[in-house]
Amino acid sequence: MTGAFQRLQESLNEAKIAATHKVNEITTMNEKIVEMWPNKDSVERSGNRLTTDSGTKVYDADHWLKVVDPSTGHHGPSLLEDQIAREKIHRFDHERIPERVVHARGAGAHGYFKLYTPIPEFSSAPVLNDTARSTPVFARFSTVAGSRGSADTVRDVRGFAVKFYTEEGNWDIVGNNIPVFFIQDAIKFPDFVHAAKPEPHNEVPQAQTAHNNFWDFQYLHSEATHMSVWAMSDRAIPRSFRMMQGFGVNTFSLINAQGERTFVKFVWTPELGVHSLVWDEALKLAGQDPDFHRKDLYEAIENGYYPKWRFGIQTVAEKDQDKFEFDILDATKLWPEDLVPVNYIGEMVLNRNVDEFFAETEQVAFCTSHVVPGIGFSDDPLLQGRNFSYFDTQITRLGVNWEQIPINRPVCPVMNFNRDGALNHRIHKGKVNYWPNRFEAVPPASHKQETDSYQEYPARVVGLKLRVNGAKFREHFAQAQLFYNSLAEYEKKHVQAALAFELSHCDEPIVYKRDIDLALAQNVANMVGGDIPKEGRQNHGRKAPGLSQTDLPAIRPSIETRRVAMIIADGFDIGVLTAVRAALKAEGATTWVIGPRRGMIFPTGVDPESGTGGLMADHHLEGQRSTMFDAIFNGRAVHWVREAFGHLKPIGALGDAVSFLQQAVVLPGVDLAADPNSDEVVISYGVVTGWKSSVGILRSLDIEPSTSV
Ligand code: HDE
Repeated sequence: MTGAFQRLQESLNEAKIAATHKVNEITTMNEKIVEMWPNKDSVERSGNRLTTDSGTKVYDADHWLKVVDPSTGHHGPSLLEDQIAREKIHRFDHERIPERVVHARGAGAHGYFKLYTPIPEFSSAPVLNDTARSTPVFARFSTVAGSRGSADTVRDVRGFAVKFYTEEGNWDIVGNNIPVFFIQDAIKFPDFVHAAKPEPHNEVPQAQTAHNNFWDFQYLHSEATHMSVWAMSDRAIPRSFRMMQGFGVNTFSLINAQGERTFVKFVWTPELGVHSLVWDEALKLAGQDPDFHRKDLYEAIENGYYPKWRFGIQTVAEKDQDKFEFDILDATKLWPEDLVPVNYIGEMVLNRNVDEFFAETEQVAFCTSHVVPGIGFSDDPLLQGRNFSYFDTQITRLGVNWEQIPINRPVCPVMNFNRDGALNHRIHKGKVNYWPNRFEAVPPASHKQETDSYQEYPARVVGLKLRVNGAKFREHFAQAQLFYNSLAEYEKKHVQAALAFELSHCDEPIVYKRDIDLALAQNVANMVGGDIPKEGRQNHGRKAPGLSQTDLPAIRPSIETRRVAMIIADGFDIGVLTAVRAALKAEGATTWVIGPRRGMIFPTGVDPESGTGGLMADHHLEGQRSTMFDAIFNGRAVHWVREAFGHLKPIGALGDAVSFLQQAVVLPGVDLAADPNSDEVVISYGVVTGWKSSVGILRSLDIEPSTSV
C-alpha cells in the first residue's frame, strides 16, 4: 500500500515538474529561439526512426555486415561494402572541429536584454533607445588558456561574450571579467598567447600561467603589469560565472542621430555581487569537479534562478579624449569610476539553457566587428586587430558560411551577394549574383540617406605611417598601483600568495624586479627565494572605487542557489533536519544530504533492520567534498569541517554536532564558547558565535571575510 502511494506521489511530482518545464519553455522562448526552432523540431521528429543521413530507414545499426558461414555459424571478415556502417564511422571520424585557439572551454545560455534608460544623446541604436524591446541574447563564458577539456576553476581570466540578436543585426560585445588587457597592440597577441599556453617542447602546463614562458613574457612587457595583478587577484578564481563582472575592455564609440561621437566602455555587473573561491578550493575543485562552473550555470537556470547583470556604460566626450593622464584608447588602462562614473542603463537575464552544447555553445561565433548602426569602433590598436581576427578565426573553425549556422544567424533579414563556399545552406533564387543589377532598381548611393543603415563616423585621419603607439601608452605602472592600493587587506594577501605560487613554478623568479608595490615585491621575493628589494617604485597612493570586490556586493544579499551540505549519520534528528532543510529551501538554497554511505540513513527511533523510515543520502562523504558547497550544516566528518572552516564557509551545528565541531576546529584565538542559552554553534569565517538559528548564519553568505587562508 505504502509503495503504491509513494509511486503515485512520484508520478504526480513528475507531472508537476513536466508542467513547470512547459511553462518555463514558453516564458523563455524569444525571437531567436523561435527562429532556430523549426530546425530543432525536424531533428526531434526524425529521431523516431533510425535512418542514414540520406534518409533511408535502417533496421540494424548495431552489427557491421559480415560474411557468415551458415554451416558453422562463424563469421568471416566485415564487408567494406556496408555503406551504413561506413557512413556511421565516417561521420564519427569527422566529429571534431578545431577548438578555439583561446577561450576553448566555455559554457553558454540564452536570455534577453532589456533597456531601462534610453540614451539618444549618445547613440541612435534602437537597442539602446527602445525600452519596449526585449532583445534576445546568447552569452558564452570561458576560461582563456585551457583546452576544451580543461578544468573550470583554474586561475585565469574569464571570457564574457554576449551576442545581441537585434532587429538591426547582430551586435557582439566580446568581453572579459577583467577590465584591462595584457597587451596594447594586437600584433603582440600571438606572442602573448604562445607564452601563456603550454610550452612547445612538452605541452606543459595545461590551463595555467604558472610557468616560465608566461612570466618571461610579463617581464619583457611591462605593459602587462596591470592586468597581471588582476590575474593574480581573486577575480581570476570566480565562485561562479553568475558572480562575475563583464567588461568590453576596448574603447568603442556611440554615434547619435546628429552624427556626433562619444567614446564608450561597456560593463556588466552581476546582481548577485562579485564573489570568488579561495585558491585552495579552486585547486581542489579542478580535480574534484572540473565542470563546477558550467554545472553551476546550468543548474541555476534549470531551477528557475535566472542570473541577471546590469548593463552600464562609461562615456567620454570626444573633446575630452586627451584630458586624462592615461590614453583612453589604451586597453591596459581602465577608466577609474571616480573620474568616469558607470551609468547603468539596462539589464541582461539568462533564462534558458542550450538544447545541444555543440550546435549552440561550441558553434556560436563572436566578432568584435559585429556592431549595429549607432555603435562604432575607436582607434584602440587592440580593437583594430581584434576586428580583423575574429571573423578570420571563425573561417578556420567553422568554415566560410559560419554566419548561416542557426546560433549565429541574425533575426533580421540578410540580403547580399556573398555566395557559395563550403557548406552554403542558402538557396538564392534569381538570375544575378552581383550588385547593382538590372532587377534591383535602388542605386547604392541612395542607401546612404537611410538612417537605419550603418554609417561610419567620418573621423579625420592625417599623419605619418609609423609603427608606434601614443606617448601615454608608455606609462605602465600607475594603474597597477591604483588597482592594488584599492584592494582590501585580505585581497592584497591573496595577490601576494598567488604571485608566490606562480613563481614557485618557475625556474627564474623575476617579479621582484618589476615592483608595483615595495611590500608586495618584498613579500613575494621572500617567499620564492629571490633578492629582496630595499627600494621600490614610488607608490602614488591613490585608490579608486569599484576595483575591490568588497565594493561590489549583491544588490539583494541572498542564499538563493547556494549549495548547503547537510551531513548526517544514523541516529540523526529527522525533525530538526527537515525543518532546517525546509527553511533553507524556502529561501532558494539547494540542500544536499551527505551520509556515511549513499543509501538509507536512519534517524533516532527508527530500527535500521526495518529497512524503512530512513532518509536517502544524495551522496556519501567520500563522493563529494566540502569544496563543492557554500556552507555546511551539522558537520560530522572532521575533514569536511576543517576544510570548510579553512575556506571561510559558514558552518552550522545542532545537538551532538556542537561538541564535535568544537573538537574539530580548535584554532588559537577562536572562541568556542557558544551562547549559553542555546546548544547551537556557528563558526563563520573564523568567528564562533552562538545563534538561536543556524539557518540565519547559513543565509548570510555575504559576510566580509575577517581572515584569509
Ligand atoms: Fe579574443 N579572441 N583576442 N580577446 N576573445 C578570440 O576568437 C583576439 C581579447 C575574447 O566565447 C578568438 O572565436 C585578438 C580581448 C573572448 O567564443 C580570436 C586579441 C578580450 C573570446 C581572438 C584578443 C578578448 C575570444 C579565438 C588581441 C576581452 C571567446 C576564438 C588583439 C575584451 C569568445 C574566437 C567565445 C576569442 C582574438 C584580445 C575576449 C583568435 C587578436 C582584449 C571572450 O579571434
